Order: sequence, then structure tokens, then C-alpha cells
Amino acid sequence: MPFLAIIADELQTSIPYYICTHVRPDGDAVGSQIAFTRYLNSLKIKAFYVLTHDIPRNLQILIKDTPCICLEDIEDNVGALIALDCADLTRLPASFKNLTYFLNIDHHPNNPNFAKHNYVQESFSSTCEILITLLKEIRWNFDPITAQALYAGLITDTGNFSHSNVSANTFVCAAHLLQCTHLQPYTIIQSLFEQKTLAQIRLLSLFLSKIQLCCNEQIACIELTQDDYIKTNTQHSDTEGFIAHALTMQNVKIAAFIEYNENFVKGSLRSKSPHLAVNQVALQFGGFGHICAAGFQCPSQAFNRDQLIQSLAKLIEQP
Ligand SMILES: [Mn+2]
Repeated sequence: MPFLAIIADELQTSIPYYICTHVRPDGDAVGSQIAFTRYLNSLKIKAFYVLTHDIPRNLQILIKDTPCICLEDIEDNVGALIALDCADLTRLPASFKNLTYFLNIDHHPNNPNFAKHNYVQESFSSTCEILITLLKEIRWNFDPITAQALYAGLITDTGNFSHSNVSANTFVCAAHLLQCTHLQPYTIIQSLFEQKTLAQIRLLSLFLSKIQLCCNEQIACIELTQDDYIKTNTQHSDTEGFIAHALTMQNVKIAAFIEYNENFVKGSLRSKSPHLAVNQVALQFGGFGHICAAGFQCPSQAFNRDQLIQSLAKLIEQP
């Protein structure tokens, strides 16, 4: 029996389902939230996309007429939660304490299966790829808004089909969306990636000027301070995708992007090869993630830049 058919049997028409994702949502998070909300609505189930304040501007336009609810407006004890693209409970907004998790669909390694029903598949590039595969299996009719959102998730988590997580199924899923709804990939690329402000480009310029190479030029490290954001009139979410630029250098195998906030440090780690598991290093600083793309956030006192670089260097030295 297809997984979504099992789930559909257990859905209740009398309660609302809140479709949520991790803090600082990316394209895969937003795309899967939109798709699952719309899928449940198509079954005449009350489902709402949970809106938070940290959705990047270029992703907000994907939501369109999808029913939404603000996180603050969710009533305690009424309804159930569905978490998408969420590695663990600490990555979810804290205010959900009184509702239970009915479903958890994700592709992060070490997801602790925190919901009643869990569908965690590490081999998929994105949660959107999982959803397309599951929806295809039940022959669901993709509408254009859902297809666009899912496509956006596919391309953000795969870096436009360029990362090591891309498989034949990833392309099958993309092709299926195109065949069903005549969506035009170039228009999605434009609306997602070609919407930068001049301030963001100035911040990118600053980011690039701060690239430091170490470990025989195999590690690129970039550090931005609060001051850098103030100087360029930008915010932290404006750096989305910047780290990929550091990985385009010929000898660089790992890139580390460190953002210094008032009380905490945020790190993003990327590697060019699945043999360099940067999520192991993220774990040392209380973070998590995929093999080639991971991150952490830790109190300023607990952070040591040299220790981070040393740990990354060790990955490269491993036989
Ligand atoms: Mn994802």
C-alpha cells in the first residue's frame, strides 16, 4: 500500500493539520510545506501552511493562495503537526509544545523519527523529491502552484542539479512536474535566484573579498561580523547561496562560512565530495546536516575558529 494511502486513512476531517518546517526555511522547506498543505486540501482536509517571520523574500512568492496560519495564531491542544524537511525537534519553532506530531517526512541523516508516522529517506536529494515520488505513486494531479513550489525545492537543495545528492529519480521527478503542468524552469530560476538587491550584491562583494585559504588552499574560510551587515544595510538571510561561490575555486575542497552575531556564532559548512563529511564537524559544534552541506549555531564562548579549521583539515587528511 502506498505510504500516502496509509496516511490518508488516518487523517481526520474534524481537526486542523499544521504543516511546519525548520527555522530559517530554505526552498526545500517552503516548497514541501506548500505542496503538502495543498495535497491535504485536495483531500478536503483542513491543512495550513505555518507562516514564520523568517521566510526569505524570494520564497514568499511561491505560497500564492495556499491557506496559511501565523505561528502565533495556532491554538493550543487543537490539531496535529506535520513536520517537513526537519532533522529534529530542536530545529522546529519552540511554540508547538502542546500539539503532537502526526507525520515527519525528511531526508536528513539521523532524523530521530519523532512523529507518529515517519518517512525518512536519506538517499533523496530533497524533501520535495520525496514528496513528488510519493504523490506520483498515488497518481495525484499536480496543480501548477504545487509543481512550481516542488520544483523550487528540487533546485535549491541540489544547487540546480549540480550537487552529489542528484540521482536519476531527481530528474524523473523534475520531468514529471514539467509534463504535468507545463511549468517553465527558467521563470522559476529568475524568480528565485535573480532577485538580488544592490545591497545584497555589495554584501556578496564583501563576502568574496574576505575569502581566506588555508590547509594548502583546500579550505576556504569566510567570516562576517555584525558590522559587515550594518555597513551594507543587509541581514543574515541575504547571504543565502553565497558559500557556493567559495567552492567554485579549483583547489578548494571545503568551505566554511562563519557569521558572528551578538551572542552566538553561526557556521555553514560545504564540501565538494561525499568523502568529506562536514556534518561530522558540524556535530562537534552542536550542529547537524547532510554529508556535503551542514551547519551549526553555538554560543560565542563555545566557538573556536582554529579548532573548526583543524577538524575540517582532519577530514581532508583522512586516507
Ligand atoms: Mn532539504
